[in-house]
Amino acid sequence: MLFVRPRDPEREVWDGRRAGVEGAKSEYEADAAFKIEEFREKLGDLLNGTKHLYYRVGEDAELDDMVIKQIARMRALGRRGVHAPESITDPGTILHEMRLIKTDEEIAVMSRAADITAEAHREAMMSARPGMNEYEIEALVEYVFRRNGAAAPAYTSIVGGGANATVLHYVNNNATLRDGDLLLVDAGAEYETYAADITRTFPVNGRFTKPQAEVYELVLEAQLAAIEMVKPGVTIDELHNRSVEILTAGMVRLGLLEGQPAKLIEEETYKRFYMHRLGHFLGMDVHDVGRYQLDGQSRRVEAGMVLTIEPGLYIADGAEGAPDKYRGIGVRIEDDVLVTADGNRVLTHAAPKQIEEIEQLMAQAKG
Ligand SMILES: [Mn+2]
Repeated sequence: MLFVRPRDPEREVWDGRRAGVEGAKSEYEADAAFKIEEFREKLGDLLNGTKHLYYRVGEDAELDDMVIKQIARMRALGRRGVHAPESITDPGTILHEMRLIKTDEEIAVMSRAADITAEAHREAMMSARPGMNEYEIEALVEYVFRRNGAAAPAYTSIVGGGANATVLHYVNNNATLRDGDLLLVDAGAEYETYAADITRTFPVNGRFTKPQAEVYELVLEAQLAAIEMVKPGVTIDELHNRSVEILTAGMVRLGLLEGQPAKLIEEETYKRFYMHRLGHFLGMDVHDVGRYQLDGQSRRVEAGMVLTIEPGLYIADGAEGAPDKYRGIGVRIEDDVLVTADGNRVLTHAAPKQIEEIEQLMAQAKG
């Protein structure tokens, strides 16, 4: 049963066509439809005798007020045989779990969002040159999204050259790209209401320096190892912990940290350079709904879930104790991974991430 805005030829001149009450039935397959203005009046009858009300409190104060007052009125009429709902349940408890497991149709749409986003990242690699501004890359990436029919970026694009890549939520995107720096691009398209979320880090001039390559290869090693583990039954924490193990051991090898990896993990010293979680659920929202813990335990992933795998290392310009050659380097590599019955599928595979692939693509683009 839908309550909708009625047809209104005068308003429709300004705002566009409405399906109206009739359209709610013929186009949207509602069993019954009414004007939204009738909602308050019909609410009492609809709630009378209903045991459980599924309603999300706290989204709309006016509607909350209407519902609560209606229930209070009904309680007062108890002796006349009017029965108010016994419970109010957040429909999110059901809907969010449904959103977490994707249908084949949803997977097809998310694959398209991923393909569009991968194309944008490839074009960013092919176009980047020293002297360009971060916002030029941002504009290009978002142009590729729209060119392919995506509605918009799924979140504010992060385009950070050099040390800007070490600022996790950098969104100024207005610095000049410098020869010899890396560029981190974290951007994803929203297509048919579904999000993609890719991060790639590549050299502005097309060639990784040795220190850049050392940090990059370490992050890539952690990312590939975590992706390899993605299959039904593995927990979110097991994936994250694997990335911590690999990155911490690598940081000791590179001289970014000193000491026993096990101890550095226990004392969380690794968080100086790897301070975020490995990833998140992805779907209609970029940080999608769904619980990461069940009964206090890290959740096991299931077929049909889509999650991002996005380890990173961020060595700020002023990072004390870090070898000079690594300062100002920020690297994150992020892909969108669908859990399948026997493993996983990387939806964003079309965005290059091996050093040789990236350098080759960028060299070709320069001609
Ligand atoms: Mn992400």
